[in-house]
Amino acid sequence: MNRSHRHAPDETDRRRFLQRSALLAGGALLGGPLARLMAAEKQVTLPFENGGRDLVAYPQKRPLIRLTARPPQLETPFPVFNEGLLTPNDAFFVRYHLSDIPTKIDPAAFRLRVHGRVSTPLELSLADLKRIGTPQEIVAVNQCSGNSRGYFVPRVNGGQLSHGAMGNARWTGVPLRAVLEKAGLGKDARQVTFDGLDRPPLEGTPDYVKALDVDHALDGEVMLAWAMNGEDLPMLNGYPLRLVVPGYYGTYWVKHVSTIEVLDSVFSGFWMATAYRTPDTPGRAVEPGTAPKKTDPIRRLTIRSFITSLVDKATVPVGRETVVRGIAFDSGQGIREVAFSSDGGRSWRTAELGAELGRYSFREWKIAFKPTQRGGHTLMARALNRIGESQPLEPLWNPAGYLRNVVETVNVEAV
Ligand SMILES: Nc1nc2c(c(=O)[nH]1)N[C@H]1C(S)=C(S)[C@@H](COP(=O)(O)O)O[C@H]1N2
Ligand SMILES: [Mo]
Repeated sequence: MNRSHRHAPDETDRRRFLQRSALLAGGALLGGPLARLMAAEKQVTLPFENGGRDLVAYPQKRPLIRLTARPPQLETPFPVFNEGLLTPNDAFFVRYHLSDIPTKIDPAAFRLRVHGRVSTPLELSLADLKRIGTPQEIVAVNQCSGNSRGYFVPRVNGGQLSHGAMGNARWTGVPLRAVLEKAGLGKDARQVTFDGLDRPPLEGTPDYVKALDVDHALDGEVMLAWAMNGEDLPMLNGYPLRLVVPGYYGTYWVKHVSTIEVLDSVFSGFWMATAYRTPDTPGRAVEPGTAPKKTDPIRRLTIRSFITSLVDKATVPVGRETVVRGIAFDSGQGIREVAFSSDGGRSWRTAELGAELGRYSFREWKIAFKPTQRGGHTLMARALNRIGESQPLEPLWNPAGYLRNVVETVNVEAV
């Protein structure tokens, strides 16, 4: 891997970066009554066993729910999704696999290398990239395949995430196709791999490399993006360049991408051949607690919807209208309808859809809810897309806790 454009030595940079976040985390390090107060404010409890988490502010980020410190894994507090359809950069979740992450990158020295089964290997600067094709913008959801894993029953190994390992942003970049066409694909090109600047801490740990089929890589939508929501990518979201794969799970959206290789075979690296795979069965599911016979790589997002304006245990007034809002998204087929239930799924009404920011975006929905009786009400939302896919009413299970898309419930109290 070509890391010559990284500032060296970078170990002190990384320490400083991570120390700063530890200091911002406050509490423990500061001591005194103020510190205790801050510490108390900076905790959340996710609604499953062992759900206690610290809220920690990393560089360029507001306080986010910390899952792990090394490498940083941060999830977005759920109320953020009720503030707008685009997830602000400072609230966008962070997922890394390897602890040796870049914390300082010189944009002038950065190069994207393209090699393998191509007629002209390339070394492109950011300026070259910005000139290579017409910059394009696309609003798309980046969601980790393990989003909501903490709700799997029986519980499964892996990061115990609530619903905050997703975000919707407007990405700016050039089509990957423009870069591959400039390099000139060999006739035998079969897959394209993507490697970023993060590295394994130990030799023997597989580097984070992902692959797409050539046809997919050339579809004109897969993008090399340098900006999100009109600003440079935050360092923790892949500065200065990341892959954007609309409609596909976040695992393909390689951050700090610096090496692209065109292969004449199917890539057999760990993160394709062993990790991020689901059962090769309908619904990608197996009987809870059992192992699949056969698996294949994770691909497209499953369809989901969420109520964002009300949280569990919220109160709503009896006999008066409350507007319930939420979001829905799928893999880019487009949301056709969102149905809403206030009686635990016995009856459903159709919600009103908001403007479409693009078929890969969160879609807003809303509906008036007027409880006529005091007491508990179980609210649900269920999305349907243009090819007839919908959300299951009973959860599907797979051993890695991927692709959760069961209809979620929010229990409110009418008073
Ligand atoms: N270089 C690099 N890119 C990566 C990863 C990683 O570990 N290293 N993780 C992937 C996974 S699994 C997810 S879900 C997304 C998360 O993107 P984000 O951290 O910008 O939210 O990044 C992807 N790109
Ligand atoms: Mo992920």
